[in-house]
Amino acid sequence: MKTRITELLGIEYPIIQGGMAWVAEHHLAAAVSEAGGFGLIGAASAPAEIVREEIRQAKELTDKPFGVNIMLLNPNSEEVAKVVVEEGVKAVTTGAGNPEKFMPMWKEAGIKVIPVVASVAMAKRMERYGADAVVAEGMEAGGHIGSQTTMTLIPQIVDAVNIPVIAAGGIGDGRGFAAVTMLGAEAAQIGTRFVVADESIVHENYKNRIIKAKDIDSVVTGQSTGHPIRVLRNQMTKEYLKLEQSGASFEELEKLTLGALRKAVMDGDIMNGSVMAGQVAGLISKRQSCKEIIEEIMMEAEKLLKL
Ligand code: TUI
Repeated sequence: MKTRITELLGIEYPIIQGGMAWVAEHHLAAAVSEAGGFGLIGAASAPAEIVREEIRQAKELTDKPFGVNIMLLNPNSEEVAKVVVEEGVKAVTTGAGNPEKFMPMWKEAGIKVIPVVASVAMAKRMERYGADAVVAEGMEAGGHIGSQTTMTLIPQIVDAVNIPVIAAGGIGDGRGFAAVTMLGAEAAQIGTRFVVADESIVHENYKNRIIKAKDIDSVVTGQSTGHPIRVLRNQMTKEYLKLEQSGASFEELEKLTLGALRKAVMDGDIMNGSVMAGQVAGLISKRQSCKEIIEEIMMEAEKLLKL
């Protein structure tokens, strides 16, 4: 399946792996790229030199192109923005903010720039600033989210811009892939399904929690603070949502989530940690390699799209 995205990134399949904090490290990114998709290293809140090391280790594992996701809430993002230029990665995606100030530097270095957006206005603005594509992310996604659903956001952004659109949020199998293709997307970004991949270094407890998740296990914390985060329900979210409802302060709420993602991903504390995952967690029921995941999604989707 050829689209403007497979051409832009030099990949076989139009599947991009989400640049998930703590999860998207070099093993996962390299495995997705080796399988013909586009792997991403999630810089999240890591110091720039750690990101450089991650990039170098991914290069040891694959000759195929991969990228880096830069989370713009990270106070180090300026240094990380320079490291991707020095290390010559193929593409950068950005999340949780506006990457305008870095875009001239990346474009000059020949890096493809693909901001993650959650609104039509932001997509248009990114096109005007020279973005090569956008990831349009609906609120079905895990982690930090906007307010629009994938079903309604994708066609509105497809109509509003001329650059190719990558759909994200709620895509976990070939049906989801085919659906966003129908909405006009030229690739899908998939996160949660890759969290449970064999090559993912995430703690076993975290993987099992996703596999066991039911539809209604997905909740959003932080609506009141202006930083909504989609996670799987546990002891932490129970306390958080109770506090949030009682009008607790930002500082009080933050105490519950500080370092909580690391606690869940690395230590496997899925009761008190932050188990970020998309709504699609309820659909994910098996463990496979990245290659099996990508090939299965593409086979299912191609069958549906030929109907
Ligand atoms: O970035 C994400 N998802 C994330 S980042 C993250 S790291 C984190 N860890 C702990 C606590 C908080 C965050 C976890 N999940 N997705 C991409 C995304 N970007 N979703 C929404 C947006 C977005 C929002 C506003 C993009 C641009 C934007 O623009 C606002 C502006 O500046 O105009």
